[in-house]
Amino acid sequence: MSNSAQIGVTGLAVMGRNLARNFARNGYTVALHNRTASRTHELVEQFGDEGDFIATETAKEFVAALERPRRLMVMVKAGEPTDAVIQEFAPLLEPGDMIIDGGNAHFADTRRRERELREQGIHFVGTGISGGEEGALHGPSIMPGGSQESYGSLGPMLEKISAKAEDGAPCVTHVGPDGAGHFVKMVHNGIEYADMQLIGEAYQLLRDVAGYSPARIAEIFRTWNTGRLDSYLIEITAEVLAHVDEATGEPFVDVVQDRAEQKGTGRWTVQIALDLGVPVSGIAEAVFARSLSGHAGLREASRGLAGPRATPLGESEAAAFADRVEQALYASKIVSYTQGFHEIAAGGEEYGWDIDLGAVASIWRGGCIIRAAFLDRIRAAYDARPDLPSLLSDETFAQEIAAAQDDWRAVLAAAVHQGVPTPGFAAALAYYDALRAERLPAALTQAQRDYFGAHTYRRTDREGSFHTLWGGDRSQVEA
Ligand code: NBP
Repeated sequence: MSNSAQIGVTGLAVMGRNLARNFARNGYTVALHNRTASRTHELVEQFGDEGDFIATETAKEFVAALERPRRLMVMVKAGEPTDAVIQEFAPLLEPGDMIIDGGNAHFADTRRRERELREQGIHFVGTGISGGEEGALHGPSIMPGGSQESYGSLGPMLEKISAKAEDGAPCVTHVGPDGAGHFVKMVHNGIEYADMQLIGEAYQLLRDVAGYSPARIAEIFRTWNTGRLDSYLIEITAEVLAHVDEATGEPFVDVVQDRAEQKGTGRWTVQIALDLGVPVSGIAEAVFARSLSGHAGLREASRGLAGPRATPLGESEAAAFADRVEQALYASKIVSYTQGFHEIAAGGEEYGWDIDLGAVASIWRGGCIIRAAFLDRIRAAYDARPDLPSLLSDETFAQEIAAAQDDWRAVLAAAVHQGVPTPGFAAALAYYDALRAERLPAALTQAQRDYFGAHTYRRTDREGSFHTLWGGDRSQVEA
């Protein structure tokens, strides 16, 4: 076996197969391996003419096919299969070689694997990859972690196969060491959940309050896609809403069961945010909304509960309402991204990664599910001020939210009056109002905590910690 492959891919299901083809189409010789060898041979039979592939059946053959330092990409199911593959290949590798995990690993697993492999001199590069199977083939957004040294060798190849933003920039950057890439991919997915939830709420309001058909709403989304909401998710929403089910002749969206599933990265985003103490309420509501939708029995038992049913507006009011929904959607989207970037900054601080938030926004501009014109502006905001405390502190975003907020509040008021659930819009506005509040009821919370648990409090007028003797004479003591 000649050691001429610049990269090897093991795990040739949809993602691995398409990434391998992407590397080959970009001129790299790609060694192929899969636990079940038939997948390897199928790939070569179907796509062998797209580039230079070396099909291998055993781990030894696979490793022997790679040039040094070896670049071995693992595209298997995340979790135990990834550990099994690492255990199979690591003993065959030499110091300086690298294992690139492109699966959806939890960043804590990536940190562990990186540490263990580093002891053997092997670079472990946990890499977030977004864009689904199409992205893998034509250019995904790529979020590699791992050592700077490994990026020196791997980066140019990833840059070649990645999506390119409109200005031609490759949608890949060295996010940071060890698990930084998988952490950023996790938050990307959390933001994706929030984006989808907000779009869903906008749709429901246009359907129930404006009284529009899915086809008409598709037109509205198409128009929105030519403005500041221009994004992949808005574009596909228009296509989905315009689609008519062949079997029934009904709008496709009406024949799909209203139960959303999830694979777990959105949930991780919220779990880790809780650990880090970062309020990602919009992402959390999106995860909970999917969970709630899946509780069929609970929903069935609750369907008859009292409350208003939406009454559609008249034609002229509906058009004005649709414009307001666009404002509410945009403002809520800014808040979701604000929360997501806060989590990335907090993760970076906790784990000692120096993450360039502008670069993260930049690599999400192409290839991935949340690609959007709006990310250019986020990048510009962080490039202008890398220490921006929050996206809402950026003057342009603050002005846009200021201009949107009357409509945002009016849309939420209409939703509440008409009984249309809008947890994403509501959480976003509550977050915004909480941030700008002069005083929060946290003062009362802390006083209660001092009452029942002697947890102490700080005063507004002097330094120090205090406790009030609630069960005694209610005098105050310094704690
Ligand atoms: P799957 O996640 O469905 O995994 C299937 C692959 O894992 C097959 O090659 C299978 O080999 C291999 N595998 C399993 Br399962 N257990 C194994 C083991 N113990 N040892 C060796 N190989 C094992 O594939 P996918 O959908 O292509 O996704 C690959 C990775 O990319 C996953 O981590 C996924 O989360 C991530 N990802 C997926 C997408 C997407 O849109 N699908 C997007 C972004 C990231 P076999 O053929 O022998 O069964």
